Amino acid sequence: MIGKLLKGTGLSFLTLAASAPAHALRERRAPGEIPDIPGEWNSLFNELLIDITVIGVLFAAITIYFLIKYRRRRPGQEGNPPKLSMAAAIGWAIIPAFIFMADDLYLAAESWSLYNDYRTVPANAYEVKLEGAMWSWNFKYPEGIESVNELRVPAGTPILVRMTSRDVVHSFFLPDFKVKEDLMPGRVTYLWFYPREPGEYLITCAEYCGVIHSSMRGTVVAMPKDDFNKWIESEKMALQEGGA
Ligand SMILES: [Cu+2]
Repeated sequence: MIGKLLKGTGLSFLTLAASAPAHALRERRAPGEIPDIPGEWNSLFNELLIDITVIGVLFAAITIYFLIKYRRRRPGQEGNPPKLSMAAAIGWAIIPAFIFMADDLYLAAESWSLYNDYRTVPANAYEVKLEGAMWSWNFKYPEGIESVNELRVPAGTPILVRMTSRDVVHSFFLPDFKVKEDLMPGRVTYLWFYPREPGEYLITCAEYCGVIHSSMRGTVVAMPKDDFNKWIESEKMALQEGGA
């Protein structure tokens, strides 16, 4: 019964010990330092994995031990369980449950702090507007430049994407940065990500939005800052020439 009571909750002292270094690292983040969102997701995932593994192995071992120790040895055998006092019975149920709950709450607190980082846009983020449509990603830069399915950004700068949808619900998903947010007609939502290094990263739609949903893809092109600035300048020139 105690086992049953406890199985629903989560645990582990081992995890507390194992995750302490990662946790300490996170706390040591300097003010203004940009949180490592993918790294935080990874460590939270690993902590959960360790927890459920430890709990699973622990309870399986206890169950197997009891199954063997208290097995029926002859037909018609009746058990002779020790009588527990009311206080002992309640204690055996409540105290372990609280121990396991402490770990649950610890993980919940970690999830909460990660979610806060996830939703708090770092200062001085470069803001790009995005309109999702069946079936394209339409970006608009503060300089007036527009692009489709390709988002060029300066590496080493946090990027804020403010978005809405022209038609149905889409979901802007950047798997490499572990961020995802819905785009809805009539509403403005946002997400931010941090392309630390120059490179190309996948954009994909994570909400079924019609027959060509599966090819609603794009690319984030993180460029060295100087290259990005040059690109912006040349696009601006082209824009002015086109408009004149
Ligand atoms: Cu879509």
